[in-house]
Amino acid sequence: MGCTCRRIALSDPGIPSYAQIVGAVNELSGPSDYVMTASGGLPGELVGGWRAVGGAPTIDVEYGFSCMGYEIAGAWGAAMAQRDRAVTTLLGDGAYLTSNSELFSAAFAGHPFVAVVCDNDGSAVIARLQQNQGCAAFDNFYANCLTTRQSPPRVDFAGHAAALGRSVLTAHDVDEFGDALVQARAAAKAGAHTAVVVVRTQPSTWTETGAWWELGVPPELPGRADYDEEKPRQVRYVRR
Ligand SMILES: Cc1ncc(C[n+]2csc(CCOP(=O)(O)OP(=O)(O)O)c2C)c(N)n1
Ligand SMILES: [Mg+2]
Repeated sequence: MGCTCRRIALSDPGIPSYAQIVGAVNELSGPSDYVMTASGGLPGELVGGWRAVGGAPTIDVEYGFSCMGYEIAGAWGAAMAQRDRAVTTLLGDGAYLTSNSELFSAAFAGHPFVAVVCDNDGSAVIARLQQNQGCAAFDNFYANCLTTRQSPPRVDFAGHAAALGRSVLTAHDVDEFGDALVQARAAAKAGAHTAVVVVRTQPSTWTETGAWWELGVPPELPGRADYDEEKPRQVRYVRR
């Protein structure tokens, strides 16, 4: 596919970053495509990385609550409401584990969509928040769960989605991902069924968007100094 992914410093050439996934979806989407997400690191990456130029569609981000698990159910709703558009939903491994059963239910309804599951071994965005506040990293990636350090659990997301009766494609780099997305969209269109693309993604490569997210920080943590500096710059909406 030859994805250029201009906005992103290429990291490990093997495993794609979220930004590279967003760049690939962006390049492969046209006006009739509808791309959405809700939780984890993907909302920031999609908002920061998407370029709605050249007839590309706008995106839909459930940013009100950034609710894990919205992604698949929401995609079904979007596919139901917009039968003439191809829906692609992007979600993390944690969001997939939160809610995935509509992959099965949607099979009966005949509202196809494509779910892109980005597996980065855990709650990467929470690990980033944890460490940015000056905490030691623990309990966000499967590999550093305090209770299971010796044998971190791994989920076979492709096997799980296949067990729910879905067409599944796996990708190991950004070019394979582009090919898989094209095939998944074709499979969804032809079969009126949902297709799933599973791709391993980088756990700690992020696009710096410059946005500040207010998160209470206890005074004992080193991150408190940044909080005190940024907080006064926050723009407030004042109801008149
Ligand atoms: C229902 C719900 N519970 C908890 C959270 C808080 N939360 C935000 S992101 C996240 C982890 C998401 O993990 P994953 O889907 O793998 O995305 P990643 O952080 O790896 O990008 C959590 C626990 C949330 N947004 N929604
Ligand atoms: Mg994750």
